Amino acid sequence: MAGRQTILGDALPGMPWQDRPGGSSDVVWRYSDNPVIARDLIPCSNSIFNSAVVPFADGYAGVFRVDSRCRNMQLHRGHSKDGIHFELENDPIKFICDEPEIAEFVEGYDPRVCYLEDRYYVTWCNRYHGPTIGVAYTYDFQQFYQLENAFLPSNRNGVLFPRKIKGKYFMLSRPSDNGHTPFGDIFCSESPDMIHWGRHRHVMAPKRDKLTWQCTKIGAGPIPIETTEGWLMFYHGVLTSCNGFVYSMGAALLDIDTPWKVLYRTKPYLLSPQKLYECVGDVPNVVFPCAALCDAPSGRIAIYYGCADTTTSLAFCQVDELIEFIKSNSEL
Ligand code: BMA
Repeated sequence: MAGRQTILGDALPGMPWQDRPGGSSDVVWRYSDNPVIARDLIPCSNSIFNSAVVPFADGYAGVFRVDSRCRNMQLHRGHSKDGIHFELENDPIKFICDEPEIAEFVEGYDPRVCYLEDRYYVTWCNRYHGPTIGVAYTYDFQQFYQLENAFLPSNRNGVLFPRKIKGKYFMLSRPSDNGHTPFGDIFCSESPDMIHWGRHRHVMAPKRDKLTWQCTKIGAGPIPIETTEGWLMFYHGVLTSCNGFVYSMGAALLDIDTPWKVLYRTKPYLLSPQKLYECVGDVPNVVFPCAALCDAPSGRIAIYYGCADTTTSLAFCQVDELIEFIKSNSEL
């Protein structure tokens, strides 16, 4: 197991896990009982997907994207004992915000949750004269305190790093347009205080030169995982097919001290929409990772991903195998 001690983090021995199915050689494999969160889990939900789960208390808590039956995009809190069976509140989160200009909550989607220092930060796609990155924090998943939006519109996929780097907070994001954005590179910004973001650095671009799974746009997924080989960043990549966008998942390793420097990046995808629940739904052909749990001693990683903008599923991988795969299938 020594070779597996690559994750620099805590133990999470009870986290969701299932061994790779016999006969499979996939580096990332799906949970056999996917999807784990059904679209109609709560009375108001049309769909529950692209959501974030973290270890909390003696189980797990999360912030979930719930598109309501009025088709509003809302954020709901939820809890689970085992990380697989969830209870979600039917009412959306009401953020506490003392800045009236920001306090009007219009919509929220694609949340990420990051445990950092002493609290859980939530970043999500907020609306303020266009899509931008909302930021809030909670200690208890009861009260959520909203801060300033991180960036000017239009921006999506704001993903915090789980610790300060050289004394600064860091966030990945993906500047976009006001609609279904046919472009998008990942950038990295830093902040001394979680309010003012600057020193914007380019991380990586789509592979635009030829038709690939990541040729149209890319966006960071779960909170990056610190490893001995760099920050492990899962991300989504989009191909424009003759039938619309196809969202797949890949991964990159970023330099620990200068996280905008990409060390390795998967040329093939790690997961693409192939199962019925990934190919059929409100938006077909979407796998969209937003959270990952990991157990440092065993090197296990469990990834939560949205399926076809409808449900939420789990996939698994082993960090040493994954890093080996990224390195030997890398194209920068
Ligand atoms: C993106 C985001 C995601 C969604 C994806 C596919 O622009 O809105 O929430 O999963 O499109 O529809």
